[in-house]
Amino acid sequence: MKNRELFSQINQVIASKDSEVAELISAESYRQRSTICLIPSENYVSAEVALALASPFTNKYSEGYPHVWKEGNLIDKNGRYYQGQENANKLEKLAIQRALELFTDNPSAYHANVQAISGAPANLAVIGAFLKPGDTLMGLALDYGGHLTHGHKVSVTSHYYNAVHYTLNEEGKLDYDEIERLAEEYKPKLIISGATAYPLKIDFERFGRIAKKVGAILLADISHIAGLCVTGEHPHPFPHADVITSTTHKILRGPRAGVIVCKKEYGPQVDKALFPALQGGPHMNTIAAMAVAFKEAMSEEYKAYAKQVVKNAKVLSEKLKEYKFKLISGGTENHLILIDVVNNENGVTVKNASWFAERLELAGIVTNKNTVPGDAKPWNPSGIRMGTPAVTTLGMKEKEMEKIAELIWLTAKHAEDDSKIAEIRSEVELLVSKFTEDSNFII
Ligand code: DSN
Repeated sequence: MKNRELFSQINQVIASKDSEVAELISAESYRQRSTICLIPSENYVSAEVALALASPFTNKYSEGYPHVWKEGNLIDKNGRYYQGQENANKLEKLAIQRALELFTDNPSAYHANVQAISGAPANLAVIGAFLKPGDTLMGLALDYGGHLTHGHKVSVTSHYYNAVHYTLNEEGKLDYDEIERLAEEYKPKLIISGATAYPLKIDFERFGRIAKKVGAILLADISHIAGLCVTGEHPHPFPHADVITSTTHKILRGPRAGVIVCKKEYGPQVDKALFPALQGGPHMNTIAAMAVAFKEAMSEEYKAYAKQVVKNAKVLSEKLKEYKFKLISGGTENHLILIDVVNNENGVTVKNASWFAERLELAGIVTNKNTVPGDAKPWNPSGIRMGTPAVTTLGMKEKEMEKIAELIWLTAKHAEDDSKIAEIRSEVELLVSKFTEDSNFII
């Protein structure tokens, strides 16, 4: 039985008791199967990940950890506040061990925390582990590709801490000399290297040297590129970074959650900052699904997938350049492409990125609007962000990337023409159905 059929049967069970929710699940499955997902932070999970999420571990409260810390040493002793932990403890230890094997080449020198319910709390926990309120942190500005939790003005990471920002240079690249100058000027206690919309490689070694020079902790938020770092498609943050955070649902194809991996000496303070300082009981079903996803990400199949993600992004970006779209940073070296659609160079007038994202969606191509360097308003930006993790999971390759670039170009050219958009939509549905029909992933 195909995994989609399995899930359709599971939905029948829901439908027998709750038709309203079942109908929405079925409609969402159809939406995903009939559109091309280019949102670089989205992906499709395996049946194993999805079923682990639906397992009886969802019923269990497990506040605390399956270990305790004593004088900086991790002791294999039940550190929970509730009874009934024999399986939960084994599960969380397994997830921790797999995280260490996946993210480091020396598991005994590091510690992993798998309890963050997503990337934002993972970052908040790390910041809380090292900084007192009012201390200074430094990260990439949101309008230059940084994340809200890297100290943006609407985030608690700037309300509780003094946030300073670095940006990109005129070529749309990280300017490491300028980052070093800012670090020396502001002396942050924590430097965040990482982004949500940066298409180029990050020099973690240089970041490490800068952090060392000013006595800062270096946090590498690799939520977007984790799958590339662990397969060698992008330089790895360790040993230069002190801590890594990552979501597990983006390129890693796991459940919606966050993982923290730090040098072992920081384990006690990171664990404490996550629980009890920030969160309550961990989501044990999510931890089960994370363990599954970590194992999948250590496979040869996943290695080949990560390579193809990068190849696909390269072809898509080169083709978009041929259609004279303006690509921020000049192209891509990872899974992500950022286009300034308002100031493009192909003669097409795009009113704003929100409008263009809506027209693309009507054509069946799902992206997200995004700030580009210099954009003042995140809710009315000039950019469209796209990426290849999801389409690569479906099995699409270079040929399909060329086709998708053409469909994006046609959508831009005929954006005002509803009948042309409907024609493009039919092409999209035909293309994507060839890949979703037999997919082993849950869609
Ligand atoms: N989820 C992040 C992304 O889409 O990159 C933003 O929080």
